[in-house]
Amino acid sequence: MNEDISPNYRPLDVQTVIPYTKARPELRDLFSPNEDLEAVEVGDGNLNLVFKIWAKADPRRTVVFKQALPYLRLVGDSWPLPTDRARIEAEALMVEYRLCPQHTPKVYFYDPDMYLTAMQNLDRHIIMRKGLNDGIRYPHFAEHIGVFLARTLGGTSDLMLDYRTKKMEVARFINPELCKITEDLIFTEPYRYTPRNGFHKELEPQVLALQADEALRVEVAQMKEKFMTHAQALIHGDLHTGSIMVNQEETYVIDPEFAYYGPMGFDVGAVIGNLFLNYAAQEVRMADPDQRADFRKYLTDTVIRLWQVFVREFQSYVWDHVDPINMPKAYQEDYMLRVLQDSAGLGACKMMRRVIGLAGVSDIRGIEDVHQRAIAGSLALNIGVALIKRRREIRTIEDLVEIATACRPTYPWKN
Ligand code: SR1
Ligand code: MG
Repeated sequence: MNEDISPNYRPLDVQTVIPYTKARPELRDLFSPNEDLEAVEVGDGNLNLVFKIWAKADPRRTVVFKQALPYLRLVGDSWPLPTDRARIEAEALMVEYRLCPQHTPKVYFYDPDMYLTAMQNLDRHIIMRKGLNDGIRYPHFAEHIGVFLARTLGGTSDLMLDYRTKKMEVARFINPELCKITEDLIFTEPYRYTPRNGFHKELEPQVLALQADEALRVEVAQMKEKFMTHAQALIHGDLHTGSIMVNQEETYVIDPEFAYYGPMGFDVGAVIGNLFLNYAAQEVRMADPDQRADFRKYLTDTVIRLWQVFVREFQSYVWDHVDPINMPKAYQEDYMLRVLQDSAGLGACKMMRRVIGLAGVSDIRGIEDVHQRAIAGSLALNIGVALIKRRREIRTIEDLVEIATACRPTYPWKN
């Protein structure tokens, strides 16, 4: 990585963010120069600083700043990261907002010297992963995310863009260093020894068996090749349930700093894979079997519904506008089937990395008791392995759900 940091760049803190806010002309309508503002730093992700700023006299007048650090927050300055990801994120948000404003936070401005994006504060919403861990259901989520996926993926693909614009967009969103993080953390490291892996020792026998499974490594290598070579659409690139903010009425997709031109199934699979990670975690999180079965039914119904909405929306938004001579119905159906099978394989990789690799998810790593955590992790791995190995059998979303729900945890080990 070789990057010149802007000479005007300085990471903000809760004090310096206030004068910075007051100096921004784009926010003059929101805050008057002499009023008292308050700020808090809320970044709990792996990479950035995130500030919420509001008017003391009226907290409804508020903004969020996301500022890139030149290194990985999760690890420290020994792991440098390109600040250009902040531009990618701001520009991806603007594309997503144009295509699907109802599920994208509005960007107020991007500051290229500070690698900072000012955007709508989603202060009535919570991170979906937290809600699911608490057993909260989101009745409109499947509809919302299905629409978001169809519009942002369909609308940035060759199916909708002219030949030149598509290539210019691929160039604008070239994001090599963040793609390399994904290539390493999702497709490489979980399948070999590295000190960065984060599974705990109770899971070691299953992880070692999985790493020894050459047939599995062949499937993963095929998925990695797809991630690295299939410039199908502008994908979010990190669309896990920690990148989704929800309440009972609304859904917003945040954080597209990993955006680049990649396979649609990487985004669809991220959502599905993360719903199944929560499904696996409920094995121990929800003690009451009826309550657990009911919540899991909600999760699998959500997977089925989001795919149905994706297909419906893709039809009206994309296929109804293409040339049927060059893209006949059978091609369209085959295209959707390939996206479904990619979603199974890529979503499976996203599940397995969250159990084995660096940067786990709270659904599973947040389970305090190690034996319970091993049960949930074991189930998540078995679902991942089944989905990637059997993805070619999948013809419908119901097939995908059936493969996943037939899995059981292998832990505790029986000799
Ligand atoms: C090293 S960054 C770790 C992870 O955080 C992000 O959310 C991505 O998922 C990345 O892989
Ligand atoms: Mg993120």
